[in-house]
Amino acid sequence: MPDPYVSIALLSPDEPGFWNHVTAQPEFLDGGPDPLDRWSARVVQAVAQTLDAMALLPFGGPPYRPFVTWALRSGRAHGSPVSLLVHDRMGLMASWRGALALKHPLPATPAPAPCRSCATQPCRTACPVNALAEDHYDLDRCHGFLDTPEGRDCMDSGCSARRACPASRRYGRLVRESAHHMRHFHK
Ligand code: B12
Ligand code: SF4
Ligand code: SF4
Repeated sequence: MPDPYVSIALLSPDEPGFWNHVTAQPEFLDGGPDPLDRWSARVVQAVAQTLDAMALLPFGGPPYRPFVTWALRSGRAHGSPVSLLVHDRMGLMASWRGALALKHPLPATPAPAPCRSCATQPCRTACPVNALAEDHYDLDRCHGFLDTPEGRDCMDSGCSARRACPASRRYGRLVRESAHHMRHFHK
């Protein structure tokens, strides 16, 4: 981290309510491309200015900022049985809209992975084509399935494996938001 910054605060959607808020913002109404990224850039930069911080954004690469590494270091996100990060509050719906590099230290607030108390681990069997494993994401298999009529459920409601996680379910992300992300992921 460049001097004089000493800590990083990661910023995620606060659910429920995020999608209704963000889709009423100018970036979603002007008909331009990538409204969510443009909204994130505007808002994270504005907050950074207020706090004398540096705005860091997860998109715009390659190269990309190492959000996965930062999320793991926060102690709130963890590796999961399906390779995606799992977060104590967001579950497998974990995502970050940006981060702030700060000039003062910030205490970490670690929380154990929800997997520890997840007896049935439904994420392991939820993908209809077994595209996800602990150390591997078979992208070709996933995209191939998303092109079939059976893949419509993932396209319209979000990745079945991410949705199956009990922590994801408690988070309250709207299906409409997941569908938006899936359209970008599988163009
Ligand atoms: C490129 C990218 C992808 C590519 C991956 C290509 C590839 N094979 O690398 C593709 C297009 C496949 C992808 C897909 C998705 N992605 Co993506 N992606 C990214 C992105 C933009 C860059 C990743 C990167 O290269 N970083 C640079 C490297 C150097 O830094 P790093 O990530 O910290 O690297 C370290 C880790 O990867 C770690 N590492 C290595 N191996 C492993 C293994 C495990 C198990 C773990 C935990 C860590 C780990 O070691 C690296 C070095 O330190 C990140 C955002 C970001 N800036 O990080 C999002 C990001 C990782 N993606 C994210 C999301 C949400 C998705 C989607 C779910 C999108 C969607 N549909 O909503 C999909 C998955 C599809 C699905 N089933 O739903 C989230 C995290 C989600 C999560 N819970 O893990 C991120 C953080 C974006 C965000 N804004 O929040 N993504
Ligand atoms: S379903 Fe259970 S094991 Fe899988 S990521 Fe969620 S909490 Fe962890
Ligand atoms: S989007 Fe559907 S096909 Fe792709 S990994 Fe998730 S559950 Fe499997």
